Amino acid sequence: MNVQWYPGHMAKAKKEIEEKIKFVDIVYVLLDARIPYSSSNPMINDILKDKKKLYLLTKSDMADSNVTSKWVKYYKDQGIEALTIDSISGFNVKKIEVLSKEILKEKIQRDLNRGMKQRPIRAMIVGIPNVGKSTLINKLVNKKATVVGNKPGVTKAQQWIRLNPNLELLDTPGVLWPKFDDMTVGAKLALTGAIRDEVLRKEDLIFFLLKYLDKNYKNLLFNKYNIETSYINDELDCVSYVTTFLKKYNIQNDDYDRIYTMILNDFKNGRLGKISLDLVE
Ligand SMILES: Nc1nc2c(ncn2[C@@H]2O[C@H](COP(=O)(O)OP(=O)(O)O)[C@@H](O)[C@H]2O)c(=O)[nH]1
Ligand SMILES: [Mg+2]
Repeated sequence: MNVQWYPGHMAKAKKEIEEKIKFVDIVYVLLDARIPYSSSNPMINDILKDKKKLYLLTKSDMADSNVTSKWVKYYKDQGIEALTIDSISGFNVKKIEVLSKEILKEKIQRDLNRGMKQRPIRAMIVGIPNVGKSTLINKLVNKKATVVGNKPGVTKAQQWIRLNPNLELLDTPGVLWPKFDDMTVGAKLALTGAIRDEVLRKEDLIFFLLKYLDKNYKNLLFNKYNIETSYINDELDCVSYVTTFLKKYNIQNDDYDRIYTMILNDFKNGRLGKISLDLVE
């Protein structure tokens, strides 16, 4: 999590992933279902080129399912297969293999026609920090999985995990860097845990969040704190919201910071409800 991405790091990460994807048939690109746009790496298409890929929208249990469905459709319209998953409960995790076969069916058929021996599909996971790479690998790797070890002639340092006779996974995921060129994307990355909070001022984070919730999830905000909002549009409206909060709940010493922290934690822990921060435009 403490990764600071400098141009040198980015070039190195890109090179490492480009090296590894040579050995796989398909790449699983992990995106946070709450922020599919903001959690996607700016150079991903450049890195994957025409490699077969499957987008996996992680943490779908925390996202607004209506919005997530629109994202899946949005990707499908562009010819990209996408699947929503929850790597903790295991929702849709088994479908990954089914979809992979579907995506690779031409190649599989071609190999069969050439009389080649069927070999397992080789896959690799990539995504920005904290998007859920390790959790998904752990979910995919059940007790029956065996570490295949180094494959002679394939590559020296790659470890493969045989998930089943038909699917092998590269054991180390590719870590991509998030893009972070404007405050809004930065706030979304911080609110979902992709970058450290301290990268932004707490006031800016809370203003972004309250304004966004007031606009898109007014009911959820009201249900949680029971505070009427007329319209949260600028910093002053936010301060007045928190002032009302302090009065209503009788909080001493005008402890604004405490309320900011509480609201941010409520959001991060899903206590405000299922919320998406990137909407399909
Ligand atoms: N609710 C929920 N949390 C998840 C899911 N996948 C991962 N997480 C959580 O997200 C955090 C980061 O996950 P991790 O797998 O370490 O991310 P990585 O940095 O990409 O390897 C952890 O706290 C996980 O428990 C998911 O599908 N749903
Ligand atoms: Mg990890």
